Amino acid sequence: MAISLKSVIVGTAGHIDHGKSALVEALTGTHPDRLAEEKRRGITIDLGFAFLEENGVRFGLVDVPGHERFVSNMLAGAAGIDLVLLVIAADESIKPQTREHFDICRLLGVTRGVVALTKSDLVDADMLGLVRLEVEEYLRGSFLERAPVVPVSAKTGAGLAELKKALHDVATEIPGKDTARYFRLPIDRAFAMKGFGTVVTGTLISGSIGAEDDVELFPSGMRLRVRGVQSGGKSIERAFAGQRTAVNLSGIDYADVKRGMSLATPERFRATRRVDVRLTLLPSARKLKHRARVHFHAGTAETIAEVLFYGESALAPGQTAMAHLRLQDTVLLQSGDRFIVRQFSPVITIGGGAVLDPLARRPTLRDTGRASFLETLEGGKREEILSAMTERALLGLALEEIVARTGWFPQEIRETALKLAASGRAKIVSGEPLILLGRKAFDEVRRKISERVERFHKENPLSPGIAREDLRANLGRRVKAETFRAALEELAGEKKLDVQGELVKRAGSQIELQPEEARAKGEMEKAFSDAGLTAPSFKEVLAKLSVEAKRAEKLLQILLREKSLVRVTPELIFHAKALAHLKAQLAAYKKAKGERISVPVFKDLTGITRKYAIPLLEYLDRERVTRRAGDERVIL
Ligand SMILES: Nc1nc2c(ncn2[C@@H]2O[C@H](COP(=O)(O)OP(=O)(O)OP(=O)(O)O)[C@@H](O)[C@H]2O)c(=O)[nH]1
Ligand SMILES: [Mg+2]
Repeated sequence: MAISLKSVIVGTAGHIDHGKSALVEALTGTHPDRLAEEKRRGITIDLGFAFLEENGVRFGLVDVPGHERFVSNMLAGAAGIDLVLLVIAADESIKPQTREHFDICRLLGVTRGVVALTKSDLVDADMLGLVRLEVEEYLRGSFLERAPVVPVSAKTGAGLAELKKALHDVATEIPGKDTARYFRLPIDRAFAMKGFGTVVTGTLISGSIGAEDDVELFPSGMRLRVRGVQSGGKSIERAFAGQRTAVNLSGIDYADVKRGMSLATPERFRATRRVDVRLTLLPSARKLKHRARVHFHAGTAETIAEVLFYGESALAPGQTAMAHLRLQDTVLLQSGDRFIVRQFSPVITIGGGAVLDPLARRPTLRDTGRASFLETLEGGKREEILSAMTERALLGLALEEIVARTGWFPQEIRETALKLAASGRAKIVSGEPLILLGRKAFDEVRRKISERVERFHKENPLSPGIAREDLRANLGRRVKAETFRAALEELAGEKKLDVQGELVKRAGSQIELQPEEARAKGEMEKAFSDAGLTAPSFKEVLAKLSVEAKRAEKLLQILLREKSLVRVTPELIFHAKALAHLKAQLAAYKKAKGERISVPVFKDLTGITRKYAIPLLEYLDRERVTRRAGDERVIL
């Protein structure tokens, strides 16, 4: 079955005219040069592709141009290769682009390869031996130190069988790509195919893709539907990471898709213009100054970047440092992605590295901990990384942001968040949607809340507590609603605060009245009690009290809260006993005279005027003591 085959991407590398394309043709039967101009000039300009199946391994070959002017095309092809086929012509040995391509492979983190000494038919055995020595010397100490070096001839076919075997042997050592992660395909070509519409191709670097899948096009964020998938010229149900993949897309014109864009699982990632990286400069490069501009290549994308260092004013040749890259264009980048930088002018490869934070914030002088944070991102375990990220996010981290910055699955993030919460390093302020806040920041919010509640009690001794919304507004906009809620909950759970509906108070706090306040409260209650159903206006009552209006208003609130008084309309307040008496009267009326009562009869019964009768009846309706039926009321 096709799926049991191992998929390995092989990229050629090497100087112009050293026989890369001829070798690909000799190995696969396909000449990778496609363009008329390539055929006319006899050189490769853009990427070419071919396929080979060998003993259970399916090789996707990416043939790159050797010409120094087309290194940027080479870079688009080199991204995503598992294995490099370093091509060195036996009659020329190591040349400038042999070195540049090899440097690029190193900087991209390629770890395996095979060396082909091509055009072996053009040299004698002595010369071949000499070149071999030179090559071995050159590769000493590099990832290709122990790689097989195979003399071949595309012309005579000599060495091809050995080369295939060497490729196969190395391929078996290559760990398979993770096909279970998010789908991501950096696009290297887009074209229209008759009867199909738009087709894009690329090396599938992560996850898998099949017909009917939804994908997101980056950087635009456009959502597209996959109509079909091919690999190696054949339609397949799904393509998996490690395969050269052609995706037939509906909903977009091929002219709107360009090399450098990416397809990915929808709604997970965000394209970026600021990344934090580990940057390594080649020993052959000139020192790179803070704020220098460079050409930036990652995946199939290419743009210009300004380089900012954290601390250093320049990076010396052969050295490595944490750096911030401000990109001229938005690109989809993920943590761990490799990139290459080339000198602005003249354009030569000077270094590269790995993305550590694809959604980096603008560097600030205050942010002195950034470099050590990046070290954690680079080498830390998942728990350490999430903890460090959380600590630096003062407003809290939402699940989507963590996904976009790490490429982790929600489940992995939840598990890690639980561990952090259990060990007291972070607080899950909301489970769904997940929002995580550093414990220190959360404790600070708690402290502010407690302090504010205390202050409120001190300043408002006649108020039972502070309104939730006032308390929240008091903390400023930097506290998320979820954080506020979680902090209140925790404080209430620890019996430090009481939260009663919309009111927050210190646990167990009670209003303590001054003697004159207690007296005024009693007077107020008595005034309403004496008035019965002919309730006085609050103003009238107030005028007779011994405390000033502001405190009287508070005392009224207390009486209303205690339910000694009841507000029937904004203007009308009755004593609770008067209302209880009214209800009893109606019950007695119902027994004696039946359930129906008219407004005039109600007025007679209670001895009140229309001014009070109507609001009271409406109140009774609301209380479900009565129900309106035409002009009458039914006593329930
Ligand atoms: N005699 C001989 N000639 C070869 C061999 N391999 C390639 N050539 C010739 O060398 C020339 C360049 O070969 P290509 O395969 O186009 O070289 P390339 O490395 O792909 O060149 P670029 O893609 O432009 O970098 C062609 O004329 C080939 O016919 C070989 O093994 N023996
Ligand atoms: Mg070529």
